[in-house]
Amino acid sequence: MTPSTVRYAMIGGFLGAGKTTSILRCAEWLAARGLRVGLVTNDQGGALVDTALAEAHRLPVEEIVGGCFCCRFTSLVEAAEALVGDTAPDVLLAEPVGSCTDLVATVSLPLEQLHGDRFTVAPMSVVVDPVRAERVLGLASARLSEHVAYIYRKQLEEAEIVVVNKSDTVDRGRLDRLREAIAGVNPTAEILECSARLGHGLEPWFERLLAGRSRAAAIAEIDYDRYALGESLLGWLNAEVRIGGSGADAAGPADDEAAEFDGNALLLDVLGRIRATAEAEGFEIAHLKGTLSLEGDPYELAAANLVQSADTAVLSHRLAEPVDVGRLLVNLRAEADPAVLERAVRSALGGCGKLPVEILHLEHFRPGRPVPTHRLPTRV
Ligand SMILES: Nc1nc2c(ncn2[C@@H]2O[C@H](COP(=O)(O)OP(=O)(O)OP(=O)(O)O)[C@@H](O)[C@H]2O)c(=O)[nH]1
Ligand SMILES: [Mg+2]
Repeated sequence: MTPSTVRYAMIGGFLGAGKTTSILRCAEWLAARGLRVGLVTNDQGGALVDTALAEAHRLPVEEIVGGCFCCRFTSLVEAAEALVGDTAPDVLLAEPVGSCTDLVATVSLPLEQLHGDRFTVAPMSVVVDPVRAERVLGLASARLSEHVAYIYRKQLEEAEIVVVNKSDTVDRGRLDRLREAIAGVNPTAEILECSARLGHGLEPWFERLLAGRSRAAAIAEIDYDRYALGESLLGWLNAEVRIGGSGADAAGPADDEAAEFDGNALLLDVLGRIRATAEAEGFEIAHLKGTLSLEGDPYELAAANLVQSADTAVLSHRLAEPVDVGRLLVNLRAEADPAVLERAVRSALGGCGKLPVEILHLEHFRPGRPVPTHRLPTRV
């Protein structure tokens, strides 16, 4: 890296693999070395849990909403430049949408070739959840459709570093079989193992991001019809909700007269009710994540996730105090009709008892066909 360039590290991988958890760990690791970091989050919609988490960690963050990095390349460059202008980061950690692939040809190589005077592209990482990977790679029975699995395999194909995360959830034998299956898809990738949640095994990966330079080759063959079909099978829902206080319509009592509630429990209840609908209606959740922050205070929040319909939601961040008025974000990605997701979320919010619930934003859709701004499949 020349002194005038900023390192751009893209941490890809399927929905729920642990990208954000890893990025937050990496930001901590870099800060401990006296390096400044900027984050770029990305989603097809707005009201992002990942951005809320970055803000709660007091990290400079820019979000690209309304499309993936490849389709909003210009916005990505602008966001990166805004971070550089505001906080002069040494490293930018960018998290693409978990259903996105072909990022080397559409982001890394264009960044290198069109903006190489300002950015040095670090090796392309793809994070995997071992349980999901076993299912996609035929080591366990599939839960997501073959078209969604196509995207997953393409993500693995373009990785320079495959990071098998959540090593705390599977034993050595399963990890070894998985390594073999991943090498079958991508024989040249370096395969690392870690637990981002526990903070184990991360250092070799982070060292590579800091020192290495991308040599990634673009995916040799990709069928955009199949890629688009895979993405379109996923339903997407993002919601932002105000909970507690005097409610949207109430003219009377001020917020300070409203009952306080346990924000950690409320978040788990809402996600639990959405999950119960998924089980009852037989659709597979790819990732359900939520945060509940104190209104007006983005630094205090509860966060919880689950990455398959059979799981129960687990808190990764807890609120220390009861809540007067909370701002709830729900991001749900599942292989289901978005209208079904909307009903599931509205019904889950309806179960908040007497607490006033005001939906500030709710969008549900199927991701549109990816139309990259650039596709530069070869390195010059
Ligand atoms: N057991 C375990 N869970 C983990 C680990 N890393 C992440 N998780 C959990 O996996 C879930 C998803 O983590 P995220 O970091 O939000 O995943 P993501 O890849 O950013 O998800 P999307 O942004 O939706 O694509 C959360 O519940 C995390 O707490 C890990 O090392 N071990
Ligand atoms: Mg994330």
